[in-house]
Amino acid sequence: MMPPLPSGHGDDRQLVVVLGDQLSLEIAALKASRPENAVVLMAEVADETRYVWHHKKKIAFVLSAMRHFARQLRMQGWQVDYIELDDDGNTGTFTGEIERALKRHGLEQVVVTHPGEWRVLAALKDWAHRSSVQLEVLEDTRFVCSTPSFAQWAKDRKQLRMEYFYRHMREQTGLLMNGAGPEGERWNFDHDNRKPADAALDLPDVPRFTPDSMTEAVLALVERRFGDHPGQLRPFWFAVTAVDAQAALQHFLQVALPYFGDYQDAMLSGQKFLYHSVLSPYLNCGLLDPLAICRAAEAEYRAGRAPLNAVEGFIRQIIGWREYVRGLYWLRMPEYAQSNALAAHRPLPAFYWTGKTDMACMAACIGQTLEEAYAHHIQRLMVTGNFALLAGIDPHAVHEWYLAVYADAYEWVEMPNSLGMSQFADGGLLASKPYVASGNYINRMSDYCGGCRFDAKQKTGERACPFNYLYWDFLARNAAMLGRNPRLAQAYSTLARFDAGHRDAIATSAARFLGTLQ
Ligand code: FAD
Ligand code: DLZ
Ligand code: SF4
Repeated sequence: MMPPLPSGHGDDRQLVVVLGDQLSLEIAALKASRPENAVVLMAEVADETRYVWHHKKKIAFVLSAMRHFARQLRMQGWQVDYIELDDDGNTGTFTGEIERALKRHGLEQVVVTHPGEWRVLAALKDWAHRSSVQLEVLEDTRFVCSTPSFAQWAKDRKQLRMEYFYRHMREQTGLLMNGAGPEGERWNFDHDNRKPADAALDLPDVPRFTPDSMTEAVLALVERRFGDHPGQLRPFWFAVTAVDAQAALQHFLQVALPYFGDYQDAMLSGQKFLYHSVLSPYLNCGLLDPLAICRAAEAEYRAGRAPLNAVEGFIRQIIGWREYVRGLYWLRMPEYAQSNALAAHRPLPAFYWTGKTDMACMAACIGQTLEEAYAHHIQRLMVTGNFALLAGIDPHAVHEWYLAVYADAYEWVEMPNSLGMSQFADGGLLASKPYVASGNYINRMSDYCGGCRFDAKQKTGERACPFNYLYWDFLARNAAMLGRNPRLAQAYSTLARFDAGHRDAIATSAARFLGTLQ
């Protein structure tokens, strides 16, 4: 990693590359340059749109936000060379476009902020090495914890537990601190955040933004070029500018944050957002600043407008989980991508791309994912992720699905969540036990089961909830790997008490059901 450039380089003009998830005026490569000394390159490239089978809404969101950001940069006096997907001569790759831009502008130096994905960084470095171009990669200062600081924190630790990292981040940022200790005398109020929701709740809608002509042009492009990709393009309601993303933040702070904690783990039919912020697409592409939104949430608590359990829970997701998964990603890549500790190899069932399944919970979570390119955390972890883990789906296929279908998905955040937290493919680096649960959990935390062909109470047989027998079958199948995990001791001792007939019925139900997935 190179230190930031001093602003301006005498006569040495440089090409400042801004990637599609770096749409912030504060991004390091812009901060290290000056409009009079730089040409900014932003490029829509086929490689990025197609390296997984992206949801139409995700492609439209990123491209529209890129075009709006380019306009904002021009208004700030930057010379922006913006390459559209359909432009003549577009090579379809970042390196091809950088090469063309260097020639067009007679430049020799490239500066870029650290990309979010390992494959992009590797491609840029490899290209610079082969073409002898001077490439400077600057630390992405949007994160509280730099990659070297995370490596330092992780050094010599036997276990990399998020909770300890999170406390360190609280101390570093001063967020929700009371002198040297945590506000409210506890670091974590998660225990208070497990209420199931009910239909009588007054739930806010997510703020929806009407597409302007620039977004409409992108929607037409996506319809034309990506008609065969998954998901619904319209209605398209995402914010695509920093101003609108700020409005979405204000909406969340006022109407949802006070209840965010209580109902964080709840799921309700027909309710896609509950009290979640739906800010991750904006945060991850640069339209919102993570630390600024944490400070804004803390201000709501200090002003008495939101309770501590809600604000602490929200801040923990951002300076805790979000920073932590990024740290792990860069610490463990590229080997991390190959993880498959439980040796799971079943192909991803086709219904992940259609939502057509009799399991009402899966149909609801996948259905809303295809509609909105959004599902909240418990839907991702305890429904679609839980099912894939129990069914022994190849974690790489699971990872590619999550990367494709969510508007907030970039590998640095998606991969540790999918491979690590959700699929236990890293063998427990991220999660101390697999996040698996039977239908009982889904029944308790949602109202999905009421409308399901399967019965959450039945354990085996045709009508039994597949999560029930798959749960025990998963534990039995993976006993060699998981049987000594102290956090699963109770589950394994229950399994050991099942008589042979019940164990057989579980195995038979699981085999029959898994056979239908092919
Ligand atoms: P809220 O519930 O309102 O939470 C507030 C913010 O906290 C989010 O916007 C997000 O920035 C952050 N956050 C919460 N949980 C996590 C987490 N586990 N890791 C990182 N940040 C977190 N999040 C992504 O941003 N991109 C992904 O590609 C992604 N893939 C996931 C895949 C799986 C299998 C799982 C289990 C989780 C994944 N997450 C991902 C984490 C989480 O589900 C989303 O951040 C969250 O659902 C986004 O919705 P929200 O903005 O309404 O979040
Ligand atoms: C996700 C995405 C898509 C769909 N398209 C583009 C694009 O055409 N140009 C671009 O600069 N970025 C795009 N992105 C986001 C990139 O995939 C993201 O910036 C990198 O993965 C970060 O390493
Ligand atoms: Fe899902 Fe089982 Fe409930 Fe059906 S019964 S909704 S499959 S948990």
